[in-house]
Amino acid sequence: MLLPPVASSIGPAIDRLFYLILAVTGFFFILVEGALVWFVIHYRQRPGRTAAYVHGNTVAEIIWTAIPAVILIWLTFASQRVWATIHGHIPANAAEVEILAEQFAWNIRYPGPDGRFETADDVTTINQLHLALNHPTVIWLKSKDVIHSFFVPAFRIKQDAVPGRGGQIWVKPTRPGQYEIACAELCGLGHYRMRGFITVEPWDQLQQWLKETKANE
Ligand SMILES: [Cu+2]
Repeated sequence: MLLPPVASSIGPAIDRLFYLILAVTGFFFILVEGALVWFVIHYRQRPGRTAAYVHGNTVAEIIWTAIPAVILIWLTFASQRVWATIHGHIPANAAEVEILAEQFAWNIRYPGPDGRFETADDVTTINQLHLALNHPTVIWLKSKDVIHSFFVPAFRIKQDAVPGRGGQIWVKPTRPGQYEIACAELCGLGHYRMRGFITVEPWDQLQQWLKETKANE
């Protein structure tokens, strides 16, 4: 409806949270602003009317403190379930890719046929990330220099890449197509052009692309 089409397995749960929070905050926004307008009109200055001093109302204060508290606790538990799915455990059969962020590019490295990084058969690209459709992939996220943020709107993923600290996320793309990576952390003058491209394609096509990329290295 309002968000870009979802292309990952975790996307629908995150969208549900977005819309739930939008509905709750939207409802209270209209309620509060409506009350404000009504008060402004109803209690406007009129000839002969004097101001009244109101000290407060304990019952009203308890109600408008308790209701937001209950809603916040409810949202915390609802979010926690989704958070646990995303960060809790990596699917066992996941493929692996390493992404090293730097000013101002995404260095992408596949482990190659031996399944190990930093060996001669690694496949490396810049700003071009290919992922297998309906297959989980773990992304090992690192930064060479400053804090960057790996943001893929279509996957509903945003993860900081902090120098000196490895980050780990996993994604299972559910829609073939082309998507964008944007750096979501102001990382320097070239931040705006720190843009990457994702291609989601069937497993066989991905293997073919890896072979071709390796041959052209
Ligand atoms: Cu950046």
